[in-house]
Amino acid sequence: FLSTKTELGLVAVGFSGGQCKPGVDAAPMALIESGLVEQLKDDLKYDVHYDGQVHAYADLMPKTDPDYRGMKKPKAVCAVTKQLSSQVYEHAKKGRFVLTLGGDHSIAIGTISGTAKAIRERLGRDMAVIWVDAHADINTPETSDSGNIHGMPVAFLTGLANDKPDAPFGWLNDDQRISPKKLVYIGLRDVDRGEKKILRDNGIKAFSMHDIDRYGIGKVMDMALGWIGSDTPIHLSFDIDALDPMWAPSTGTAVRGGLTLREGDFIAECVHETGSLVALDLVEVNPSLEEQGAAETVRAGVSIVRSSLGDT
Ligand code: HAR
Ligand code: MN
Ligand code: MN
Ligand code: MN
Repeated sequence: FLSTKTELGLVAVGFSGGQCKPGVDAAPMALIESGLVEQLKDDLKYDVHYDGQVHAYADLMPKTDPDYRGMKKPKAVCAVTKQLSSQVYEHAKKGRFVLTLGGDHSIAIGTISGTAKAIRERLGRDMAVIWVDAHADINTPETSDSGNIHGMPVAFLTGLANDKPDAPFGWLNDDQRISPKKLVYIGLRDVDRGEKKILRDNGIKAFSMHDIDRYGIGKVMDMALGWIGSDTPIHLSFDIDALDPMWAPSTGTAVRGGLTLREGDFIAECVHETGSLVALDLVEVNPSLEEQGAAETVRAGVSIVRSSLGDT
């Protein structure tokens, strides 16, 4: 599904407005400073297209940003994701693999809408999404208790939450959305009551930590990829909090009982092996939250990226 196996567009997104804790905006710089770009070029032989900046989108920040439908910072998240969507689209329409370093998980509204549209235009195909996360991030503004938009991206991307054309997420069109049938979760263990109902009512495929304990990660990946079907472009959205806090403590909403680093890497390797991976998001690394654990969390993030890109 890519023009070559080696063209890669990198987008660094220093944005934290989808939740309330500062610091997640520093993740792209921490990942890049740890040598990620050189590793992609020198070890993994990618031709990296990177504009050399961590985007903070300062020019897009509104002066005032009152809550809307209970959403916090709706205008900021809207403006950033809309801009990011076209950045990702520009890479993806050239047939490049798109790697986005976040940032909190609200940015997936931008990344997935960008790849979904490009893949439709280039290939006439609907894309699948594998969402690796402790959380389902599928609250609608109405079901969310927190109002944090990083808990809502999947609801907007699937059209389960909608917005009037003139409202914040009114910019999202059908050609930028994904089908709930082409969405698979892995790693869930902290899903809100309203989200459980949404998952059930829409027949959304989800593999929780319970499923991973029962079947093992190998069988879970067979089932997850079997659900998507071979020959379908895949966008992998990887929230570092899917990993157990033992491996990734420095994240805004850590939940115990998660994936080992090896299981996380295995997921990434299996998705890479399909040959169908067209984009990866790595989100929710927050280097400022833990003095001890920040470096380790960054290392875990680098490992997930490398595994997704064919490192074995
Ligand atoms: N479900 C909760 C909410 O909607 C917590 C969401 C936490 N989300 C992330 N991204 N860290 O996965 O607020
Ligand atoms: Mn090139
Ligand atoms: Mn998430
Ligand atoms: Mn999460």
